[in-house]
Amino acid sequence: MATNRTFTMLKPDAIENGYMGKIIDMIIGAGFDIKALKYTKLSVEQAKEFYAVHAERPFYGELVEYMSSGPIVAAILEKDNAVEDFRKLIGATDPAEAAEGTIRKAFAENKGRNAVHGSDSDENAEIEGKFHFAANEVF
Ligand code: DAT
Ligand code: MG
Repeated sequence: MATNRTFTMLKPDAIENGYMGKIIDMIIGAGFDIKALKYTKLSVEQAKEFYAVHAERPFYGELVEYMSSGPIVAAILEKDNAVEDFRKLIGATDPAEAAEGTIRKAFAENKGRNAVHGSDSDENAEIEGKFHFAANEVF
């Protein structure tokens, strides 16, 4: 069953580079409603758990270290066709391959420091949202 919510994180590079406001503005401008929002930091353990699906990939250690290296913004977003439309808005994993007008094209540094996370399925959007937010933090 398709839902209308997705989950995002503004990654440490985006925060470090001062793009928090610009990225949130792009997200709202693209028609997403913010249902939950948090400025926080992942512990190494939390980053390991969040990215457990990538545990066997060669970049896993680097990814965990990076994602726990500085503050992030976590958010639950709502829009019709949220997961697919948000993946379109963020663009390809590697900013060198991301389309014009996408968040990663505008703000990402490289394939690892790529500014934003976007859920890849309705199921993962729900799991990832619950990972970061209690029920009384979602509006
Ligand atoms: P996406 O974030 O576009 O869904 P993914 O799920 O394949 O991409 O990978 C998760 C994150 O892992 C990605 O945003 C950045 C990092 N990553 C992926 N491939 C990488 C690589 N080849 N080298 C370094 N980091 C990588
Ligand atoms: Mg992914």
